[in-house]
Amino acid sequence: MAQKISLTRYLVEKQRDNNTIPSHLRLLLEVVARACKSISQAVNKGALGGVLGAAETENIQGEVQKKLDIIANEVLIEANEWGGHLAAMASEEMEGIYLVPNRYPQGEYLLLFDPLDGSSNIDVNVSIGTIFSVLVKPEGAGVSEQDFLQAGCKQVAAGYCVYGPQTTLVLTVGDGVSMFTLDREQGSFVLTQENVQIPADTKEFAINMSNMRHWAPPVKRYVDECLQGKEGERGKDFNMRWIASMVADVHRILTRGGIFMYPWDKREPEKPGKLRLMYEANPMSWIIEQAGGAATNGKTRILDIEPSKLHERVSVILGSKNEVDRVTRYHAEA
Ligand code: AHM
Ligand code: MG
Repeated sequence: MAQKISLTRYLVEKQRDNNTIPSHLRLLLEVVARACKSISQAVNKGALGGVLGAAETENIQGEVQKKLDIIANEVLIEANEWGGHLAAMASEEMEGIYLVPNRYPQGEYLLLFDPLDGSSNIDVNVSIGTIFSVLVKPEGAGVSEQDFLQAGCKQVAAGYCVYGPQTTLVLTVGDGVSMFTLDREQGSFVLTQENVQIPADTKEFAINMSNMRHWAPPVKRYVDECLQGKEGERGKDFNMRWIASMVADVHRILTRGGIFMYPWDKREPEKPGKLRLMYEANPMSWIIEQAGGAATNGKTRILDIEPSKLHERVSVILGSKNEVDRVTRYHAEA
């Protein structure tokens, strides 16, 4: 039987063979994976653990926090603050950045995360996940919010963990995408797929169709053509999925292709989109690109966007390359 490769071994061998992972980054990734294991446990307990339902607080985005949003945020902070690998953290659930307390050594990395993405799915037992992004702290004393405002192409690691029928960790450090499945008996993540590749073409799209009347013309044009099926411009029938968990939708696209869109819409025209650039769009876009796909806001490659604030929002179109290129072309022609 082929030997199982644990996440630890995978990271150690990567560090040893081609030095793609410096030792502190390896530690960071192991700690994040360990935190994801704890979050997975809490998610699994559900009502038995008393973790379902809303907390009595709102986050910086004005969204009501779920108990599990807060628990997952605390798990990630507590796991990461003492190891000496980080200078600071930022999260969807915290207004400002979280500095590593003075009593611990300060490291060179910055960690950003959405502790529990797809919160509306928690109570209904549908897949949710954790998304994370790692940057290097710029040179200089101290650390400030400004240090986090780096374009996505500067990421040194990115990943997500999806809590679904299986708990799967997906990771890139810039040399392809690997997937690890949590072996609950062993308590470790085991490598289950390397060099993940997204097919360039697809017959499956993911968008919240209830917003159709609010979309901009290029997005409407693209989806209209998909809906016309064989008889229309595209000459083929399309299928549709919308899980309302970006993690789960992206995971499906990595597994069998597709296009995911959460575009700008007219509901709140001053907002560029719903999803957050720094800890949702950037890590997911890098993973998608590393698997041969593409990611854009319609006009600009997501990874090239220079952020101006921590909780910046962005329009997101990502997935199979030829489909994303088509939507980009429709934007250019509009
Ligand atoms: P969250 O981070 O508060 O959970 O919100 C992000 C989620 C994404 O996972 C998902 O794609 C989107 O919101 C779903 O939004 P909607 O309910 O408008 O379809
Ligand atoms: Mg989210």
